Amino acid sequence: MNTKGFIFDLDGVIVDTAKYHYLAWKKLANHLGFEFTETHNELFKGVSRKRCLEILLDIGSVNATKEQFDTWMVEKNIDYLKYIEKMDASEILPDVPKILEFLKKNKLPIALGSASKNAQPILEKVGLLHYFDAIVDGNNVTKAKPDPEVFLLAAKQLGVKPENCIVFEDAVAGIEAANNANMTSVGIGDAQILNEAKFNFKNFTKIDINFLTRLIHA
Ligand code: B16
Ligand code: MG
Repeated sequence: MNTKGFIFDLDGVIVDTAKYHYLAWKKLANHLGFEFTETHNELFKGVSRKRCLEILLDIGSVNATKEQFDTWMVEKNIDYLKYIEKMDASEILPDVPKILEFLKKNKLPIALGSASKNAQPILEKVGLLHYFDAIVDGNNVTKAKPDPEVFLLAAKQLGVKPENCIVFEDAVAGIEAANNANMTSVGIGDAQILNEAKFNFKNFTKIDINFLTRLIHA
């Protein structure tokens, strides 16, 4: 049996920060004179901040100079961080600590693989940082999901071969990235949307210890 490594996405898997991204993007869109809906926000899940702003400006048909673009990126993040500041353990998605605790007890390496540049402060705020042996996020990668870079780097930092890594993801691009990395992809959310995943669960309450044990011993 080879040692397995477990890689978690952040937004939509560990915490639901999409609602805060939404409020911050909506504020910017309204400031620029157009509406930004929750349906639009779906397009932003798992997508880098820069790419989100490009999509947002397309939605509003707004042309920006390089200087305006950079200013709006900063402004959006300042607003987003005001919400993050207030986060605590009550925002952790159901059964995530139970799964992390089980993996830790079994001495299995755990990494974060997220597009967010705010991943570390968020994990600190909700009190989960100590579970992670490696954090790979938007600050460490040059290529966005579905490129496998984020997960390959996480595997490297854990010292586990990619084919022995299991990735939990809520975004289509994230599942593709895990598959492209030759890892076992586990979709968290809508199985029809995440139909490229090897396994699907609505959320962590649906994952039992037997399933994890089978993965560990595969
Ligand atoms: P930041 P994930 C992603 O997190 C979010 O889903 C996405 O909406 C966001 O734009 C991206 O992080 C970048 O976040 O602005 O904090 O750098 O799902 O990859 O954990
Ligand atoms: Mg996500």
